[in-house]
Amino acid sequence: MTGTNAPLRVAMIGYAFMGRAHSQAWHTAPRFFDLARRPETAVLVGRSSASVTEAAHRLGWAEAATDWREVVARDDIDLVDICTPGDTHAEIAIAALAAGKHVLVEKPMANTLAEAESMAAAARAAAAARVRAMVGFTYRRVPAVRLARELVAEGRIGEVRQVRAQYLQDWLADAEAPLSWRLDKEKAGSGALGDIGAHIVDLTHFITGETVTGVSGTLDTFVNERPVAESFSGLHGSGGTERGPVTVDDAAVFFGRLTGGAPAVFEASRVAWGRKNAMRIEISGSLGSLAFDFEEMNVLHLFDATEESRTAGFRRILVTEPDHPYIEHWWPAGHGLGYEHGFTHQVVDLVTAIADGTQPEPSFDDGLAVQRVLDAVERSAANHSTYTPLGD
Ligand code: SOE
Repeated sequence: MTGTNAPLRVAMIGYAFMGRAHSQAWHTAPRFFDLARRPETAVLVGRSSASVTEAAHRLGWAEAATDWREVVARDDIDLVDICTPGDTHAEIAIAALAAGKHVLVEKPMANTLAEAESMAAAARAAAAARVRAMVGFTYRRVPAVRLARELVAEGRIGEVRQVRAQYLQDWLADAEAPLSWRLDKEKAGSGALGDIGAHIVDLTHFITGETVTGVSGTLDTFVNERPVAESFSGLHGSGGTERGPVTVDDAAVFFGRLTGGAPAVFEASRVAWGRKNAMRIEISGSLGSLAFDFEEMNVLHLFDATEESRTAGFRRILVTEPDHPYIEHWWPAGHGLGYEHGFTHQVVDLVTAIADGTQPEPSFDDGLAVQRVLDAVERSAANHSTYTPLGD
């Protein structure tokens, strides 16, 4: 359905951890923000009829369906939200764009560079008909992250000299943590590299406005076999006695060089005991530094080297003021936001771009830029960490 104020009817495919996060966002966004088009949570799609029907009821979707191809072709669907494992992203996204549906796809955009290239080409072709495609790098929508980007663009830390970015989790640190699709290369493409390393590459691109041009990296798997899961919820599950192989990396460590010449050091790990969702970035510039840690997501640290040295120091900015990005729609200063708000802001920005007829970001070309880095890290790691320029 088209027309400036027409509702935006959404079909979402997949309803596990990310599907739950997206569901709440589709419901919450129009309640807290004025959206030019009101999202309608029309159809939830999954493989098992009984499970998807129960999930649709629980998560607030009007209908449940089991055949995504049928749903994507329906005239009464405007947008397809893809929350499935990476091995299906390309096929669904390309089919949806060809059917004239806007697409939101979870990160990483694809499992391979070739898939990501096809998706980006499909998105470029669809844009001519004002059909929009966006990748779900939600951390771009954390107010403190957005503030960091603004400060870099304003020149507050001068020229970017060095970036150090980490994404540390520990849900696989226990060798008995069971297998899931996220540990299967066929389904997930890679492990920590694509799952969370993708976020810090995108974050670096977003905050600095530059991109990685080449990398040298290593990938390590510390636990090669794990129990097969008997039950699962979110990232955690329990396994039985049967065991199966882990086919992805537990940790990815890589060095990259940005377009402006700055070196950037990246570390992604799902086995870093004690770190739950420590997505951190620190940028050292010629006039100061910025530091962010998602475990304290309402805070941005700024060191301004132009201040007199006797009193200079990292300033802890509580990013909860009404003039901070997104905040005026939420709570009074100091009341803070959480993980789910990034997803809500993602819906707001996507719906606004669709209604305005503009390209939402991160575009599939932005997703492709990240995918090129992931691909180069894999090639470098396979080649004894040789410095590897990105593929075209
Ligand atoms: C698991 O590592 C995970 O759920 C990622 O897949 C998400 O992108 C991240 O937001 C939280 O952690």
